[in-house]
Amino acid sequence: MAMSARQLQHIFLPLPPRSLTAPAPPYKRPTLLTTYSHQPDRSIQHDDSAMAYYSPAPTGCDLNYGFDRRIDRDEDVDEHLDGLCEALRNVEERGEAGERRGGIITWRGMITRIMTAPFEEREGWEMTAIPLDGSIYIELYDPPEIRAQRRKEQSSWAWQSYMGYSYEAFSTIPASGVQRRDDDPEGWSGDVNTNVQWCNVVRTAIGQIPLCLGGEVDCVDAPLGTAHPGLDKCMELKTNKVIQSRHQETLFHKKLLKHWAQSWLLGIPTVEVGFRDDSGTVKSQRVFPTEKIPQLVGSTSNPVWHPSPCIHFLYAVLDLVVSNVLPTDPTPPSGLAEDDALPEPVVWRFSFIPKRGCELYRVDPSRVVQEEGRWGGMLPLDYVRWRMRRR
Ligand code: 0WD
Ligand code: CA
Repeated sequence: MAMSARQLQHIFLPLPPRSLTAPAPPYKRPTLLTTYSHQPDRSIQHDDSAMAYYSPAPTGCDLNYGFDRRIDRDEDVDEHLDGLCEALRNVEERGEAGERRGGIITWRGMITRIMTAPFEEREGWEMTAIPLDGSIYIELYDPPEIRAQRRKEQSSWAWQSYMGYSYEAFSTIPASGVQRRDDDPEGWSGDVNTNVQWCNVVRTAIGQIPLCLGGEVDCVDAPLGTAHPGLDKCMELKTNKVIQSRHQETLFHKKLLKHWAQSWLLGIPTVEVGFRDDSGTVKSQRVFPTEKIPQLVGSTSNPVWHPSPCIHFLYAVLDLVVSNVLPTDPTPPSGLAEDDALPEPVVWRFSFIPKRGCELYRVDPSRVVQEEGRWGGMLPLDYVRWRMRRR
């Protein structure tokens, strides 16, 4: 059937005014669904083997340490939402309750981007949304040219981002044990390998919209060797240059928006920032209770952000996505028989234009990205089949 021009229309959602103070839709306290761990070789285990315990970094530690021995995850491999999908499948196969239907399944980082958009002046983005089995899967849409550009920018930040990882190595003790070399400095828990990640999958909601989010958690503040102590004991670690001027303070407050949103979304109560000098030596550390961050920024003479427009915009975007995308779910209501062909995926996109707003549109079926083994260029075929199987 030919698609009418109307169906492919773009729907535009403007940003709310930054001065908005009206009460925002409530955000439900996240509860933990499951966790999983990426091993040093990037394979996944459905356990807490990649969890780490908080152990404060020694003041004066050198964040350049170990740079030449670091192992970086291969960024040419696009994992899409694979880890999250595998985790949700594992939850159901254990006979536990999974996500609630009618909402969004994605990485926490995607929601952070949508939420911080009202105060984002430069960086636009585009995301893909695909309905399946009563939920909408969302991921970043990263066409090759944009990906190449991002990689170029990232490489100029390589040292900076290494210092973040190295701060983690000084501030944690891995559950899998410390791998020390003879000349390692005090507090170092082993060389950086960014393949290793501990992911927590939570269930929450904004207003009536269910959310299922997967996010990386840096460490837990709990006695060494104990089991996962719950989201309440999770911590996010950050680094920042020491603040010596009003301008530097403003920059830090802008960064605090991302730190706050990121931790708040997953229900992580504590963010610790290590402040370093230009040469990479840690000078001081400070703990920020996540829920106090908006007040801290708001108490300055000219606050650079406040939460209300963020939460309103997040709700407005997700409401727009859910109300348009969910009705196009091609999953057969009675499920798919063993040898039925999969229905065609329905692919939507929404893009953010800084200082303007968000635009949602359905991708013309002839232009849907084709990727071997993936449905709609995103979801693994066996996962889709499992979701659609006749129950
Ligand atoms: O574009 C992609 N393909 C993305 C993949 C974008 C964002 C995340 N991911 C994947 C990661 O590989 C990981 O498995 O999602 C998972 C983590 O999701 P998240 O927690 O939602 O990510 P986010 O909140 O953006 O960042 C959390 C941490 C970062 O630490 P800081 O302190 O900078 O917030 O996850 C790490 C990073 O350490 N991280 C990544 N690691 C590898 N590849 C990536 C990435 N693309 N993005 C963030
Ligand atoms: Ca971190």
